[in-house]
Amino acid sequence: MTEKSTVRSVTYDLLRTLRLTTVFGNPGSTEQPFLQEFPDDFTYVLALQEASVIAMADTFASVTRRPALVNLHSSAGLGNALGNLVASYHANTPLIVTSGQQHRELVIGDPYLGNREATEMPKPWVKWSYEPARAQDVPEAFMRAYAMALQPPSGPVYLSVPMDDWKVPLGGFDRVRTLSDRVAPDAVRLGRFADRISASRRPALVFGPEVDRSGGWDAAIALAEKLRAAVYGAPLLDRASFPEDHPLFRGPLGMSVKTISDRLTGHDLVVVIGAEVFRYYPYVPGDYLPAGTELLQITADPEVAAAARVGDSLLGDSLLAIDLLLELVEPGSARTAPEPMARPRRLPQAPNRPMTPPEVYAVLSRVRPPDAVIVNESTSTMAQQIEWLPTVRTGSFFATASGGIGWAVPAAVGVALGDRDRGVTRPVLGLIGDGSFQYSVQAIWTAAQHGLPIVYVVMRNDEYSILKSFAVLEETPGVPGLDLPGLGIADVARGFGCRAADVATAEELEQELKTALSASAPTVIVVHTQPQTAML
Ligand SMILES: Cc1ncc(C[n+]2csc(CCOP(=O)(O)OP(=O)(O)O)c2C)c(N)n1
Ligand SMILES: [Mg+2]
Repeated sequence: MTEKSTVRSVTYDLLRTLRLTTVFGNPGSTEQPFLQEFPDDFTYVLALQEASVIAMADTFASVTRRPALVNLHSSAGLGNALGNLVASYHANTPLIVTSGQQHRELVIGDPYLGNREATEMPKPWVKWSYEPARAQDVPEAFMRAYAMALQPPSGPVYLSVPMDDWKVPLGGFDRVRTLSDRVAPDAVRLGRFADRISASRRPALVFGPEVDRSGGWDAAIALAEKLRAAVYGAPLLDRASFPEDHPLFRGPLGMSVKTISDRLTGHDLVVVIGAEVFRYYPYVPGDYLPAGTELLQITADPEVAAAARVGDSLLGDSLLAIDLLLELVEPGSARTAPEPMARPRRLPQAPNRPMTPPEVYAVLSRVRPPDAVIVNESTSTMAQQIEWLPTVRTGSFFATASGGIGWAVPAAVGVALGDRDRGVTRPVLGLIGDGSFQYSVQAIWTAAQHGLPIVYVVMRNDEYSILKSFAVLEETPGVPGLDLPGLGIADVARGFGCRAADVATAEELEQELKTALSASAPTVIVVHTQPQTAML
């Protein structure tokens, strides 16, 4: 017996064609007409709060390199999701976020669960926002949403679908289209950039998140080596795009106008590929560039190009641009190779109790399998992570692109689900601060339900440590709300169905990490650590 053809069945056929068969969601009554008779070849990934839904879908899309589909509950669900949607927007993650709207018959009277001004609500953190004018437009709205999400600059889009639309009879949708996800740079302008790069005495390369996202990891290495150029990591990056143990890698650029400018002193040319110029925070005044330094930027995002504070920009996909530059630039064999990044890796003579973050990272660096993915939200120890745990492979470092915490715990789940979807097995390590762990903590339930052996290492310093460093920088003593006593993190983790352990020494940590890495369920290892003064 064939099902009656409706907006719902036609839309599911389209979603199948577009390979959008995993739905990340948290349902409500306005979504049930969409979810009814959920097809066997689709997977519903339930997260228990919408901030978790978004971050899981985000990294799932990144890892599978396909748009991902999200279904949330009307305005309340969308509201909970918004914080992490900001991260997806800045990370250029192609997400199709949908939610149910009240019945068309009732909408005019501002009904219960109605989503007032539904298409305005997620702005400006979506590229496109739409509610179909007619039920029969729903499939085409999904087609357009897919196109908008995928095309550069890729990013999240939003669709609000009235709940009565799904049952409306509809014959079919036969206008499935394909679209491009890359735009090549203008060849003439790229040629001029190449000439300026070839003429540089001491070029610096800054590779940003777009490079890894475009599949440009190997091309970036080839370009750096051909030019014999110093490579810096873009500020506050959400993905690493260059091996952080490479001899040409000089470390992160810094984050403020002043630190970045100081760091670039001595380079006559800075070439920023796939990043903002720059993702600044905090504000420490200085020159945007040192005297005598010029800057070139290549990005796929016109907004990012327009917002750059200095330099000349060129629009284009990072991988395509780097591949073309590789053919055009002169080899830099006459240049003196830059000094590699200093890695003092100093440990105390006698072990500390509580442990210091470097002692924690020393253990992690011994135990980490080379193919492990790091999802980092240990806000005060980012510098220690690069020193001790450099990212050495493509697609293996993720962090929030917006600065909003409560992203990494669910993002680790999305990485593991994405790897499973594409048939890859890699250990996933979530390095999380005790404060950051709380925002989307229920994501670990999804990890447990799906049997994802994620290893969370939670550094419990009983405070929002980085905010104490900010209080010094901002000269704002006496700020309330920075201490976090009395959190029973391991108990909470067990309550969500995870393995959990509290550890106090390097030996215990090493032992627990090894056990967790061979487990078939998620583990939360809580390490009591000393606060770390952050370099801002
Ligand atoms: C959603 C959200 N709320 C608040 C903040 C402000 N914030 C930035 S870092 C931070 C503290 C993080 O503390 P923790 O995870 O314990 O890391 P630590 O600094 O102690 O290493 C807070 C509250 C934020 N970035 N995002
Ligand atoms: Mg903390």
